Amino acid sequence: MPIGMLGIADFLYRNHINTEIIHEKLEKILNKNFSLEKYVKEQNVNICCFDLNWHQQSKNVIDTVKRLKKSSSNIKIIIGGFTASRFAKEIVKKFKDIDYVIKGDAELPLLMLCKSMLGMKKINLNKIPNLVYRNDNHVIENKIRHQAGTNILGKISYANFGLIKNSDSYLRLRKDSEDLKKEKCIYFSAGRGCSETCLFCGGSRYGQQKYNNRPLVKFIPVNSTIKSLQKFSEQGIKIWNSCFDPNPNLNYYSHLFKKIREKNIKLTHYFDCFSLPSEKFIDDFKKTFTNDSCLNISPETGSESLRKHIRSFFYTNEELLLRLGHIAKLDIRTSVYFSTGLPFETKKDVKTTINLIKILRKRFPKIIIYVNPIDLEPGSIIFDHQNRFGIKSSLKSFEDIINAQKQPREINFSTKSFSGKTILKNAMDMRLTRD
Ligand code: B12
Ligand code: SF4
Repeated sequence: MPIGMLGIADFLYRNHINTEIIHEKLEKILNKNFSLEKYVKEQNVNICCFDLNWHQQSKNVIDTVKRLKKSSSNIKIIIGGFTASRFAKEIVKKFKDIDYVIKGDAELPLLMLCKSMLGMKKINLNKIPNLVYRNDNHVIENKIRHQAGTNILGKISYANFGLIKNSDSYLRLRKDSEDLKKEKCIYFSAGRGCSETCLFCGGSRYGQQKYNNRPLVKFIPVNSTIKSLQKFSEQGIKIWNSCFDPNPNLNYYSHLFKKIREKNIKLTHYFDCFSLPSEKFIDDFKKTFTNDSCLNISPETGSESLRKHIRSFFYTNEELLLRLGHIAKLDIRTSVYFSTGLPFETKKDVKTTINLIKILRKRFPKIIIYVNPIDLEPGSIIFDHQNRFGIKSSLKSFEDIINAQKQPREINFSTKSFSGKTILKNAMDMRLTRD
């Protein structure tokens, strides 16, 4: 689930709203007869919130909400997250089982809405920021005035695992594994937003500004991040993943890493780099985290001109190789990520990517290389301006996404077992779906 859910739940809990997070799939792994409908009835739930963050969830969320409304017609349904924010108006208009959508940051608007619905405080719906709702048959879209500032970010806890049903198992669950004996791990980023705009990204500065009204990135104060990390460690979490690196020149991480060392917090850290990490960052990373830790770097393509065109935080192949050399000298685990089907990508670019991968394989045999298809992400510049980028897709609206998910198209991509032929074929496959 999006980590923001845990922050929101903690915020509600601190404000006296009885809250529980349920991961339906996990419940079904633990008990194949688990029924969300039954559970909600037994617990006398008044309000059910669903995250609709990743567009891949769309059909599943809509179907689950429908099931739930059928069995408990009085329950109120609220949804939020990236995809819900992007299509808020359409969702409220077309999907009558959904009562409310909250766009962008949800802490304060959700608290106000819950208080109003539970009769704890009289609040007019038109006074709740970020809220989209129906009034008779009209869709009302309130302004996105709420954005979590340092005061909220500094206070909410991402370690209040007691709020997650079967949290011990949840923390062992992985995106691609149901093995509940794995080491406990957490995704937690030290802030929100991005300072730059990659054409294909739904969470870029462009998308954040347009759909979440977030013109700037927000860091969680170092001391609050430290408190969360300490609590993770105390609760037996050994692996910390993060994906927030918007201003590589700021010394936030050098300050944070220093504090982690001072407090002697022992963690394995997987850090997703937005840019090419500096030598100082790499040295600090090595000193701070366990030897299993890993730096993930995403040049996306071997073609420098294409990289410059579509991706922010530009670096050359020469710079990439030099920095990987430094990382290899310190024996830090590294993954390098490429994508296929990038906007403007030509066969020549694909060949350049294959060449770069060959060089990487030869010089740095320990590096793990991934090649993934790029998706058309709602909220990205290329999604919103498909004509401008020569993209012909059937995905324009939320309904289109739901329909596409009714007949999923299987594309098998080879990642770890990379072969030149596979990448070429896959790149062409993606082009066929988009062009
Ligand atoms: C960190 C991150 C991840 C982490 C997520 C860790 C986690 N558990 O949260 C990892 C690396 C696992 C990840 C994976 C994926 N990601 Co990602 N990720 C990001 C990133 C970089 C930052 C998100 C973040 O941490 N935000 C800060 C936290 C606090 O916010 P949050 O969790 O979203 O919660 C806030 C709101 O969304 C909202 N909210 C969330 N849930 C709910 C629920 C309710 C009821 C309400 C009211 C509100 C609400 O309120 C919260 C704050 O108040 C963004 C890009 C960006 N720069 O923002 C992409 C992004 C969100 N990811 C994206 C995608 C597509 C994916 C993947 C599907 C990629 C893939 N093909 O596998 C997977 C899906 C993972 C899964 N569960 O299967 C897209 C989503 C686009 C879209 N509209 O669908 C983004 C925008 C990047 C992109 N490529 O365009 N991702
Ligand atoms: S650096 Fe990462 S988060 Fe920022 S726009 Fe690019 S892909 Fe998105």
